Amino acid sequence: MLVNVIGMGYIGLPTALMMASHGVNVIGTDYNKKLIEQLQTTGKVFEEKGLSELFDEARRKGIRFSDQYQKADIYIVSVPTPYLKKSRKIDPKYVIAACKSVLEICADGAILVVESTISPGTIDHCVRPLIGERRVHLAHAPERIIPGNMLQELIHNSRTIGADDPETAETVKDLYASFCKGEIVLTNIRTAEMSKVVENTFRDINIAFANELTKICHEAGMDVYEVIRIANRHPRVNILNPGPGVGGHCISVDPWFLVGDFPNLTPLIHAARNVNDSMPEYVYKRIREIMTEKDIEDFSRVGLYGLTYKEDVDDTRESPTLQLLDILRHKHADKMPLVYDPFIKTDMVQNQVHNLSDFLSNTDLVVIMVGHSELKNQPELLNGKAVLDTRNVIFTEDVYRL
Ligand code: SAJ
Repeated sequence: MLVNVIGMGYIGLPTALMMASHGVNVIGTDYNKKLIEQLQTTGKVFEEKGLSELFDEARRKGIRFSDQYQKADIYIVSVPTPYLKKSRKIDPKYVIAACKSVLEICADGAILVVESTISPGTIDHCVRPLIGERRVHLAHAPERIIPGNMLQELIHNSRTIGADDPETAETVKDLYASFCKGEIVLTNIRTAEMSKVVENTFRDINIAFANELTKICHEAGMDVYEVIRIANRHPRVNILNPGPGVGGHCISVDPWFLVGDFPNLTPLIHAARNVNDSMPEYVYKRIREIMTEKDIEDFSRVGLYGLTYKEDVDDTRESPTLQLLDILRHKHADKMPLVYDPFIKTDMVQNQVHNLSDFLSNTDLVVIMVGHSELKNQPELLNGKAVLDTRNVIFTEDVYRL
């Protein structure tokens, strides 16, 4: 049996490597030739704990990479699913293009698994019509892994597989069971689509609650972290952490699929999105307050620590820091802050420095936008500086918080 994983990104690559290292015959395909060359040579495409060891193991077990689709028994489509900014609906163009290419090459009887996150109904509306009368079996196996702990979660998380018929469901289940030790739950395709989007929406709403609380507590002169810590002692309360905004390509995107498709039924989901999207502006206001208190004249003496969307990953998609920089560019284009992130080695934004000590020695106010371990483990480096810690990772007394 040959499995062709389509899309060698954050999800497709670890999935292909995991299958290969557990003895499955896998070819990873991506239309990006440069990426395929990189995979065929160095293998290093993004930072993730344990990924390079897994890569070596998969290579030993014979994984191959190609920019061409293969004639295979099972296809796993793991391509990005952006959303259309205006209508808030999913843009399924990459999923459709990948499925079309699979259908051009696959034999009858093949199984086409969509792993990309899609809005409920996408398979019925966009993929099923492509198949028409052909005997190609469909399944949806949405991923659940969290960047920063992907490989552990790939093995131990429970997963969902939606399929049209029990035989397809069982075949796909057996494939994932080659490496997945979690429970594998079988259902229909639409329920699998919906449950995935619901999981990320649940988290978005709960982060929004924490973010709203932080604004309330700041206004009321209270410590939101203490309030949350105490409230969380209740056996049925589990409030998440406030932060400078919600980034990444999942939680800040998927709830919009529901808002886009059900605009009149989603006031709560929509409000949560707006609360989370308001956080970079709120951080901006907090920085201004601190600058006034500390007599810091302009933003050129302010440093933003962290460009990624969360700690210890190298992914900057929808990152709160990028959103804050947009706000600053509109308001103070001539006096931009210094920016530093240990995970971003290329020049991505204005005034970016690549060395922590240069960054610290040129700033009077450090705004911790991401709680990377580098700084979290060396809080003494911040001694004598004004610090706005939006992630609650530095525990000295005079640190400002959200
Ligand atoms: N964040 C907070 N406060 C929190 C938790 C997170 O502000 O208490 C922020 C993070 O800093 C980040 C954003 O939210 O900017 C999202 O980060 P995350 O760690 O919550 O999630 P992702 O986007 O890395 O991964 C999520 C996960 N979904 C859920 O936990 C329900 C993961 O399991 C999914 O596989 C992934 O989305 C995906 O690909 O859909």
